[in-house]
Amino acid sequence: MTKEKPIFVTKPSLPPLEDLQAKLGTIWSSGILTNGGPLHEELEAELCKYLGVEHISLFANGTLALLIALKSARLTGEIITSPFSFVATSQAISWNNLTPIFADINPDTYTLDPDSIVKCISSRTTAILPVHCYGIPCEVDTINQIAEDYNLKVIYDAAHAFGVSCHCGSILNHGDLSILSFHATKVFNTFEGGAIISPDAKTKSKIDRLKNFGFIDQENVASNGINAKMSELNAAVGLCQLKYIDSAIENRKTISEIYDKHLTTHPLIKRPTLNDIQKYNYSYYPIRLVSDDSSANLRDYIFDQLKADNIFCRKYFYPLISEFQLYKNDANKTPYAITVANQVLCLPIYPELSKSNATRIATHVLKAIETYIKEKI
Ligand code: T4K
Repeated sequence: MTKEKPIFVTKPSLPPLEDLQAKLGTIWSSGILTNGGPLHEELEAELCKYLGVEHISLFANGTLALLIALKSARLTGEIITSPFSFVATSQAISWNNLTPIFADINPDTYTLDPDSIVKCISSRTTAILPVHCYGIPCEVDTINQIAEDYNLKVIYDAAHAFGVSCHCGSILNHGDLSILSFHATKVFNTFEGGAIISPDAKTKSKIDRLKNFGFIDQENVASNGINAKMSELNAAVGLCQLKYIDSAIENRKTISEIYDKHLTTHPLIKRPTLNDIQKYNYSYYPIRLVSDDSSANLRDYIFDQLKADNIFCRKYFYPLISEFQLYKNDANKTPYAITVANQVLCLPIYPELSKSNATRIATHVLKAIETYIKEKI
């Protein structure tokens, strides 16, 4: 029997090639390839409008945006963050010679639990780096209050949260800074890319200096900067992508609803709670496979069964960052994060995934659960 074509957890959206060719024409005639060229400026302006933010700085990728966000806040000591994230979240902390301290997550939203944040605060804590994991908003008001009470900075890793809004508009307007990723695997991609959202023009110009070697002007360097700029080529891709972003998100929603219809009533499948969301981006479709213990057995079984049928889900985010040798220590006590990491499975979701394939994947998950239960008995 011939196997179905492989389905990966995601597949990047691409604009029509003719759209990009037209933009490339402008680059070819201007000869401006980078260093804040016209397409870079245009993309910043268009993204501000689309996202409902006032100040955005484009970056070569999300990790550099995180590094610079932390650098610009002049932090010292310990930063409280989530172990349930992509490793870049903590690497940006340690790359800045800061120490990540891992708080636990809320098992229903996969975002940092405010009570656990408070328990992690010490005299060395200077900031919180929460993650809007899968685009699910953190408890922004409570985190804001904690930051005020303890005089801490808040930098949001909003890599997954493009276009998400909560009770008070764009999720990106919370905290001192937020960062986005425009990687190929994200809802909005510029192949590689990222951004920092600043609350005011002064902060944006500081960020813009840091990403351009610290230059104030051609003869003056204000600080120890780096080269983290987005090129005109990536900005051109971004401008083309933006025209189709609403329909891309709409298609993701359709896939998400097909999965919901088949999967959410199963007693062994738990979906995250999407509280406080006015507009969601359907960036990932995580499910938790809950068996009678907190082991990874059921999740791993389903993962393997789907893989055998050429369906490549991902165990984002297993293992936890705090389980990597680099960060492992006895002080990391995050029982909910450990359980969620053992149970989570991200199903394929992207605009071009067909409805029939989404139905096939959901049916496959259900069948695999039944087989698992039978084999166990
Ligand atoms: N903070 C958070 C919370 C993040 O999730 C990330 C990145 C960052 C910060 C840092 O942002 P960036 O510096 O990356 O902008 C991927 C991405 O590389 C990474 O951007 C992302 N998070 C992370 C969650 O996922 P991998 O190693 O899982 O990607 P990969 O190459 O296995 O791709 C997954 C699937 O996507 C493939 O099986 C096929 C498909 N794919 C992938 C690429 C790259 C394509 O079809 N085309 C492609 O070009 O890390």
